[in-house]
Amino acid sequence: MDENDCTPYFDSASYYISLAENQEIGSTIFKMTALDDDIDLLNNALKYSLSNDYDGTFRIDENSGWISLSKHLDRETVEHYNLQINITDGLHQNSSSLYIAVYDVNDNKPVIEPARSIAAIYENSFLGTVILRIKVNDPDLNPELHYYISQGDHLHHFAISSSGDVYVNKTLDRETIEQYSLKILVTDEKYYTESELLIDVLDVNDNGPICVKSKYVEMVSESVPIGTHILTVEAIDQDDAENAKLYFQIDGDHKNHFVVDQFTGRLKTNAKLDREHQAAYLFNVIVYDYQNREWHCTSNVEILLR
Ligand SMILES: [Ca+2]
Ligand SMILES: [Ca+2]
Ligand SMILES: [Ca+2]
Ligand SMILES: [Ca+2]
Repeated sequence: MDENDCTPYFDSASYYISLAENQEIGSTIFKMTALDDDIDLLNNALKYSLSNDYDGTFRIDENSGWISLSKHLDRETVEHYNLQINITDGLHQNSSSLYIAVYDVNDNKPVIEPARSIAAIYENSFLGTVILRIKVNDPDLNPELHYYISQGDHLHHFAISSSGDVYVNKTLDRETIEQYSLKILVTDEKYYTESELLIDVLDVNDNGPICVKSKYVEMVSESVPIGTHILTVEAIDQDDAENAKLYFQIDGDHKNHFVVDQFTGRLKTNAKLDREHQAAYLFNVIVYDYQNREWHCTSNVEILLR
């Protein structure tokens, strides 16, 4: 009669498998096979067990040695396991280990952080100037991210690089478009996500004044007191705030008789007028860009006394 004098053994001290993190629950993943040299069936009725089942993630069928999965894997949480599998014939014990590597599946949606951002850029920025980098969080392994501007820029003033840098793609002009509301779309080839990017175009002084009228003609009574408002020279500068500031100046001989407010263009008498002495005055008012005096326009002013 056979005695139970042999210790069961696995054919290897350790095993290695890899599993996708989306492996189905309940599926069998590996079969352990132990041998026992005792001939008698009773003596080699082997029982398999796990030393550590990782909180019930794995289980083993004690008779067949099949290991199965009983909880979801997540590579982003645990990348590998090392199971110790025990075998016993009721008297003798042995063990082996199973190393399980969990490989990545694209199971996380990319997230743009923050979901809404605001940036500003001067209208004279060079093409290629980077405004900001879109930051994406996708915990999967080496996610294949693709970036797009999906809305808000049909003229393609901006573009986005393969690394998420939003940059100037065409010359900007604050006087045409002063704010863009872009939608940024990021895909990982399976999921996509969107965010909003507000870009304010900041002004630079790149417009000179344009005179509203080339000529003003005004009838004035010779008896008006000094300081009487006659007319206002008007000009338009398309820039913003300080960059739109104007500077008015009378050009020519009649500064003694008339004065223009240097900032408002209001033209007033500066002396007593006398029609018998001089019946008409003709002079220019030059309107300058306050910051860049090379830019200017001229209005002709004719004042007739009555
Ligand atoms: Ca992903
Ligand atoms: Ca993953
Ligand atoms: Ca200007
Ligand atoms: Ca401007």
